Amino acid sequence: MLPKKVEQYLNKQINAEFFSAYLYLSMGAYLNEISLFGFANWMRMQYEEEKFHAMKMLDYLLDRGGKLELKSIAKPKHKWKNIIDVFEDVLAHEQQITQSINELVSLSMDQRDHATVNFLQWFVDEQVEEEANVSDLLAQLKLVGGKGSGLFMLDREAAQRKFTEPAQ
Ligand code: OFO
Repeated sequence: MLPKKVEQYLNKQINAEFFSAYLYLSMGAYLNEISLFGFANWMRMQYEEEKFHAMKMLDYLLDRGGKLELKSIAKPKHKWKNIIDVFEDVLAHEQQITQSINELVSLSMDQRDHATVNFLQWFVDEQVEEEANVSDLLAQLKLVGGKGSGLFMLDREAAQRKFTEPAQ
C-alpha cells in the first residue's frame, strides 16, 4: 500500500509538474511575442515534456492505489526582460524541481516505500539531463550576448527540437 505521506507528496509533485508545463507555455508565448520562434518551439516541447512528467506520476499514483487530488495550478509569470532572463528562470525552476524530487526520494526512503524510490530514479536522471541541457543553452546565450546573428543561429537550432515520448 502507498504510504499516506508519499501519496500526499506525489499529489504535490503532480501539481508542480503541471505548473512547470504552464510556466513553459507562458515563456513560449513571450518568446513568440519577441519573434524568437525557434525558442518558442523549444518551450512548447518543454511544455509537452512536463505534461508527460505529470501524467507519468499520476499513472503511478493510480497504479499504486493512491488517491489523486488535483490542486489549483498557480498563475505563472508572463513577462521577462529578454531571452537570457527567461533561461535564467528556467534553470532556477529546474533546480527547484530537482530539490523537490530529492525530498520525495528521501521521504519514500524514510517510509520504506521501495517501489516509489525505484520509480523516482527515472525523475532523478531526468533532472540531471534537464539541468545540463538548460545550463548549456544558457551559457551559449550568454556567449552571444543574447542578440545578433549568434542568437539568430541558436534560435534556428531551437526550432529543431521535437518531443518524443520516452519508452516506458
Ligand atoms: Fe522539467 O522536469 Fe518535470 O518539472
